Amino acid sequence: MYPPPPPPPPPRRDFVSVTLSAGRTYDGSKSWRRRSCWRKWKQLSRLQRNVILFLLTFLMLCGLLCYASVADQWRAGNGGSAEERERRPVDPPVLPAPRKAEDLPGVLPQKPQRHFRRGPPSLQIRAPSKGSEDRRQDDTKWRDEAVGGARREENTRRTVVSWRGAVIEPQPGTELPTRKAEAPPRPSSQAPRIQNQAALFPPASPNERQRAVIDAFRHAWAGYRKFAWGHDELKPVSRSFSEWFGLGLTLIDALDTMWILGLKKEFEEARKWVSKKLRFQKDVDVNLFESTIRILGGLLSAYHLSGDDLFLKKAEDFGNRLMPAFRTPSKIPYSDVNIGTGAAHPPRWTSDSTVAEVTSIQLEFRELSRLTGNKKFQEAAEEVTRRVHSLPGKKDGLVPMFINTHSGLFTHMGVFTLGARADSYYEYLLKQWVQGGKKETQLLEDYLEAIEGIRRHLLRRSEPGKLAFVGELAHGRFSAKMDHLVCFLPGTLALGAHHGLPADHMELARALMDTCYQMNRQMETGLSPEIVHFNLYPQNDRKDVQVKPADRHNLLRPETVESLFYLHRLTGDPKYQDWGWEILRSFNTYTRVPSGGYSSISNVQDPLNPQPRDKMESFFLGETLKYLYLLFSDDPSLLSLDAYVFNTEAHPLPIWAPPGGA
Ligand code: DMJ
Repeated sequence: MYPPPPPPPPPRRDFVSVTLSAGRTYDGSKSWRRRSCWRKWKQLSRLQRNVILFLLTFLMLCGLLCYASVADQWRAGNGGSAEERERRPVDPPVLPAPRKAEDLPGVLPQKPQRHFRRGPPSLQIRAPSKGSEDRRQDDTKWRDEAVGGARREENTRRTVVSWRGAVIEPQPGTELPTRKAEAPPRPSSQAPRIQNQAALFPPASPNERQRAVIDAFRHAWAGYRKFAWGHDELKPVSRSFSEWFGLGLTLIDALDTMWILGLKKEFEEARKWVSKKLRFQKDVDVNLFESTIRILGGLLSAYHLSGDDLFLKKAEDFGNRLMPAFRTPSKIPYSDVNIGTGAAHPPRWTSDSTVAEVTSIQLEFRELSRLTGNKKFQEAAEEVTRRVHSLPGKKDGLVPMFINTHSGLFTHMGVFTLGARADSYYEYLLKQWVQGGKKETQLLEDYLEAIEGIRRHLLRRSEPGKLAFVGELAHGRFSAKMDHLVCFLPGTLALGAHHGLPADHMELARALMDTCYQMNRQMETGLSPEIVHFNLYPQNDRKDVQVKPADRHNLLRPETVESLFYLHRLTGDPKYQDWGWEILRSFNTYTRVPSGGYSSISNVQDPLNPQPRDKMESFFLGETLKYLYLLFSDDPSLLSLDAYVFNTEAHPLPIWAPPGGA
């Protein structure tokens, strides 16, 4: 038997799929789908196939382009390439490394700072964050703005700081970059000058307490020199600095203190910086008042003490650059002026200026005119005094806190305080009268009337200790609130009594001095808070001095020790020196930063954690330490109060016609 013949080979087919599919059902396999697609593809016309190929190519190109762009973005968001990531530090430091400005490559200390603009003293009035809900109900709006300003202080937007903390931005159109500041006139060769003042300050050997002040100054200066040289303020905790005007504020404010303390080496180094680095031709807004009392006052005083013309030239240059502030419809100056462009403007939200600001620049402007022979400084400043003198809206010599630069009238009427925004108005009435040789009776009358107004409307006694204090009046309602700033008043009253004003001014000075001392003494750290409230009610068992959580900070302010200096100098009572010594020890215990400098603190009632705020205000060197040094001196001829008058930043200026003189 033969086996059956094999079946004939299948005919050769072009389309395998067709062949294979015959007699087979769809099984969903990939190979089946491929074969089916291929058959359909071959069934398409050439045109159809070309269109499809074109579309596919186009879509692939689009896809490639999209991928490239998304990949770039992803790289950017994730730290870039490995190489780029390697170049960056793993953890960039939160604070700049502490370096002297001059060491920074490409950064000059005098370059205008367009950010990190920092606020003036009260700018620091900010509640410890946990106590913000306890903020005073009777706080005025400006103080809230100050707090807001403080919190924005590290904002990188270009901001300008006005009076005590309110951060503002320049108004569009108020800056005229092409306009030049006035060219300074030549100093008058006729101007009476005090030369070779070094002879007035033989290096008398300081006593033990004075040596402690010198030590404190050296420590503060060491911090500034190391970490903030040429900048406005030291941030001692972070070993860094902050800028306000970008003009070496602390250095200028401290010049005369160094001279008085006998720190000649430090003085010479600072003088060199003024000579080589201090330039005023820069696009920066300064507050008229703050820069007048600190920079103009500091330079004039350094000139008088050292006899060095450099300081007068700088003062004259700076004074010229401030003059555009007086170009207002009312002659009441704007709060801010750009010393590079000459553009002046009020704060953004108002056309008001602060009364204390516009009435506390006269000592400096008058002295600048006397020295240079150019009357324009004195005339501009005295025009303000004249206008304020005749304004309606005062209450027995007490002035409101605001004045409008257009109308020239007081605004926000009916609120009276001896604290922020009004304080130095009263101080400068007396001190101008003294400066001018006690001839300008209008100033004296305004001062005497104001002191009577204080007695009548603002003076009360606390319970149970019967401490005399100066409160505030708002629309007929008395508030038992007193700023530490008011502690300038005992010293001013004592100075007036020394210059022949009624003896009861000295009695009031003594009583208020006791109170200011208690404002320090009753705190756990021995340092006064920024604001206190006095207890008025004998029936409750509260202490005399009350502090609200938002007011517990201390900014190293001078007012208590300033008044202690006057009271000791003019009464000879050593208890005032002892009180000052207590305060210096408290500063050393609670505010001294080991690496250099002193820091303002947030809580004077917590000796275990006073909470350093990382800021050393320029007035700590300009005023606080200077007044402490003078307080501990038993030599009344050291900056005699018959020869000098101190401006509100503690810069001594000569009395024009001392008693007994021509
Ligand atoms: C200083 O700038 C001056 O003393 C000014 O009159 C008030 N504020 C500070 C000090 O507290």
